[in-house]
Amino acid sequence: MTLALATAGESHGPALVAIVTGLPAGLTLDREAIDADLRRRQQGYGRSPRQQLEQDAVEVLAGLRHGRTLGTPLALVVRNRDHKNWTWGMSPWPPEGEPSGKGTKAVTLPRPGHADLAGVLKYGHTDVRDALERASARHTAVQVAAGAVAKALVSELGVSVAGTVLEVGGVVESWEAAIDAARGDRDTLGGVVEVRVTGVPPGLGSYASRDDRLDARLAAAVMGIQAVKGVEIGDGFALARLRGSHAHDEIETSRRRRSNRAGGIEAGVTNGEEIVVRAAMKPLPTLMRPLDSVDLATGEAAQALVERSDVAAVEALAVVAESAVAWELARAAREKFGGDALEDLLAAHRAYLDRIQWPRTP
Ligand code: EPS
Repeated sequence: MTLALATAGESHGPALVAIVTGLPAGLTLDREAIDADLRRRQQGYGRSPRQQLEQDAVEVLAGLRHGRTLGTPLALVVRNRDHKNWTWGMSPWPPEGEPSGKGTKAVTLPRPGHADLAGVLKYGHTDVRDALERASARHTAVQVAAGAVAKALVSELGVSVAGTVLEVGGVVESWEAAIDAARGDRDTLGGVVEVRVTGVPPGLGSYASRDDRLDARLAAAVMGIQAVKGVEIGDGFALARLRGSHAHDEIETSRRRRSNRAGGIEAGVTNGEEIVVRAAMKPLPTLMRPLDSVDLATGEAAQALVERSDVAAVEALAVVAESAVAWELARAAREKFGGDALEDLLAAHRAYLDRIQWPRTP
């Protein structure tokens, strides 16, 4: 039994959609909790004016009845309100009538750092928009909706997942001024986020093969988010500079650890301590003062595409990374505890905790 997620949707198309399979029946979902995560993702200083247009909210088309999962595929939709300005430009079918609104002219100026150039080369597009629309981080809205479902599932097991911003543009607190300065310079900023997970017992994930290692899955899930260029678990890169005697987490008789340099995962398996995942986000590649590029229509040197975008989206990344981590924990929990009905899963979880005596009773 595993969880799987398929998504579709372009940034300025009609909607973003997700299909989640492998949920147990009987899980209660709270529409307000999902929408609250969608709103958190939209907030944060330095976002594009696009966020005033969008008011993301989840619609459920299948898999749920009266707020409880049916154990069948769950279909989620988040509509793009901005689509009303792109109905000709992003029409799924050949558009009717005269071109109007946005997206009517082909984009031929790829932005360094975006999917633009590789996308048109790889897929044989002539309009960069055919690549950038799907590559856009707009897609993270529906990932967050799916992540909110995963959070609901793992919270039944006493697991909570929280993402926070550690720094933006190298500034550790009060980064609004740095974002204002970057906006004034028509530039962008990246940053670092951290996700912490509590309530996970030892034994999620496996060392048996690379694909089963929970740290590998978490790293892939977080690296898969737009603009992420680095992921570390626990003390990550800092461990490379320590001696072994200072790099590991000694074991108490309670089987808890005296420290948590491993970030809650050893050999791809949870060890019962808090899981700590950090991600580094590069500065966003859509610049109001564009970098050098090539005009794909003429082959001449040109400046890259300039269009409305965020100055920084690190606060959004904290929410998206939280949802990606929650998703991978839910997947690992489904694999370990199984069950068609939620109560089967909860019973398997309880039986496991009893067997390993976790938490240890004195
Ligand atoms: C993005 C570019 C901007 C962001 C977008 C991600 O889109 P637009 O050009 O429509 O302003 O706003 O993020 C979102 C729309 C969102 O909801 O997060 C990009 O190029 O990745």
